[in-house]
Amino acid sequence: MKIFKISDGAIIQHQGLNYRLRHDWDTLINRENLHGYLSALLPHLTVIDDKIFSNLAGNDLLAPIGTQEVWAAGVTYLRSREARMEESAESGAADLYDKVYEAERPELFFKALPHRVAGHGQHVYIRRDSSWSVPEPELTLFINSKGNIQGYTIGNDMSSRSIEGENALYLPQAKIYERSAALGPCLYVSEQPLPSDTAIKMKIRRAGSDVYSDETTVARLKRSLTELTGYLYRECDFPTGSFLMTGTCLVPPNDFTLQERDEVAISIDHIGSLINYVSYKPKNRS
Ligand code: DO4
Ligand code: MG
Repeated sequence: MKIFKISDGAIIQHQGLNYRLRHDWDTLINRENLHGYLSALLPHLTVIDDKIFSNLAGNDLLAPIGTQEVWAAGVTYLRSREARMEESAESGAADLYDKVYEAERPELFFKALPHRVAGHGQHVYIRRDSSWSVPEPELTLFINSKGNIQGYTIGNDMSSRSIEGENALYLPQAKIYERSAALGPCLYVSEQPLPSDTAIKMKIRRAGSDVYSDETTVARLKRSLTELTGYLYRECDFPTGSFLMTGTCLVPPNDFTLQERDEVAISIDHIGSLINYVSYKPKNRS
């Protein structure tokens, strides 16, 4: 089933029906058995028709996040290791990426607080001081406060390859800025873990034409989802749970950089599609 966050609650979509509920988001999702809880709740909820759902989902959809921190894993796919090694060749840091891909401990980094996260249909930003910017399509986990995966969403880990490539210690600046993360369109909650043949696709459109399109599957992820989760929760508490982006599996060719007004569409089987529009942060916004 899918849970969509809207301004005054949530909509649960299950077996072709849409159910409306007014519930605080954090309390709703931070559960030990979210799938079981929602299944038991459904018979008590009001069903809304498709028209109302489309209207709410079209005008009122929010990123499926409450007060949680967003973290990210890096270099978890061969394609990411390769791209990072190329972009950092001149700085001499290529070895770091090779080593972390093979190492026991994964790369995990803090990505965003909720106010920096864009939802489906919203703008993501590229930095004015970056000459090389890319979206990173990432399967993203919702992990409850006890450290157990309860749901999945689609993440976009917007990144500056020129800033990270110049010096690996600039990673926080390459990765953390306004609207550098997007999550959505919903939280997918299932009884079983996502199958390994789950496809991840990304398409970038510019002025009505596709300028990039590629896909792969979650099977290429080097580490298990529980391994990544285990490291994140080793020495950190997350009272309302957390979101963890699991690393990019697709990187556009090296001569590609995002431009203002590009449309980035990321689709993951079972979850849906997350679409965002690229722009610069308005100059007068604090
Ligand atoms: O090592 C830098 C970041 C890697 C990353 O974000 C990814 O592999 O997705
Ligand atoms: Mg990433």
